[in-house]
Amino acid sequence: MKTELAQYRKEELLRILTIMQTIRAFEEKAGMMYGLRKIGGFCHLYTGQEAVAAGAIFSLDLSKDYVVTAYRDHGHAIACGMDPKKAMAELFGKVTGCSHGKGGSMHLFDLEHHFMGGNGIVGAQIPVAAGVAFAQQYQGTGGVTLCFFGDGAFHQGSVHETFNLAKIWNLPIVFIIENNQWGMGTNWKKVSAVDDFSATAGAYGMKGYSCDGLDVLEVRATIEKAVSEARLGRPSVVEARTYRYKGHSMSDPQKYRTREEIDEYRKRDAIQSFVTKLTGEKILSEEEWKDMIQRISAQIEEAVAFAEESPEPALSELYTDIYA
Ligand SMILES: Cc1ncc(C[n+]2csc(CCOP(=O)(O)OP(=O)(O)O)c2C)c(N)n1
Ligand SMILES: [Mg+2]
Repeated sequence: MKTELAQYRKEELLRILTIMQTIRAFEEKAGMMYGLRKIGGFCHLYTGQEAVAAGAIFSLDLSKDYVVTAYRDHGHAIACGMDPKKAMAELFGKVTGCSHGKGGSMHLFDLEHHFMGGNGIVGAQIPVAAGVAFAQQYQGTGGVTLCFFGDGAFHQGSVHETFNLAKIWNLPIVFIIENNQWGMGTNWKKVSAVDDFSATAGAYGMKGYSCDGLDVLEVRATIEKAVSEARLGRPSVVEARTYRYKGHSMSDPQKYRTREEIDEYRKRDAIQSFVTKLTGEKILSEEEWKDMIQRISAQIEEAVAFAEESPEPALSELYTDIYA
């Protein structure tokens, strides 16, 4: 084993690949199920961005660390260890879903795996994440919070208020901007005064890091560093440059970008590049990769069957778990 791969055990590398491929397979199936009208409401797919959630969350110790994200949340939930059955059932609006079928795609939640959601309001999860980090600090758990948000969300006031609080309170938090280059149909360059989000960290006395969000090991190394700093009470900001392959949500005709642009990014596909690296270094054989794809695809089929067979929530449950 050469290069950066040498720092990892084979099982770790295969685990990272498994997480990415599980997210990809889950999203592709979710897209199909949406087309068949098995899934209603909003549904934002994470296809193309898998390396960010997989690389970043792999750096955590989920016995004490927490993850908070926005509505494009299936990948983060799976990377935290949510059972795809519970995620798929939630998309189907079934009672066996992680939020008992009442949250849907944008509101996945899994306390057991320290995944604190899924939030449909752009930028709203960011102060929530600071609250989680504040609790970790107050209770002395030694844990860190990883807060994900997009290039569009970056321009919300809540981001900048939270950056300030994180620094003055020395919160154990890492802000990770998933710059997938589009906020719905708006290109990030059109609405951003800076061409590097991580540079803004300095304005709040924090460290900023950037990484290639299509390179899972680069994401992992960057977040690992940022997380170890956060454990010492030094919050930071990371920009991961990535790309989403599908429309903003399932109802997006994508008139704002070209097929060529998407194809260019598909040529640098994060999963394929990682597989090429692993096979090139003889860590993974073609046979093992095929087996992994098949195993994961069977697991996702099982998740769909589970969601199909599960009942809808009873009408009598309409007000249960509803904050009033
Ligand atoms: C406060 C608020 N304003 C507007 C919207 C509508 N909206 C939903 S997603 C989105 C774009 C966000 O883009 P980005 O943060 O880059 O995330 P991405 O969809 O790329 O993951 C907007 C404007 C919303 N949900 N909440
Ligand atoms: Mg975006």
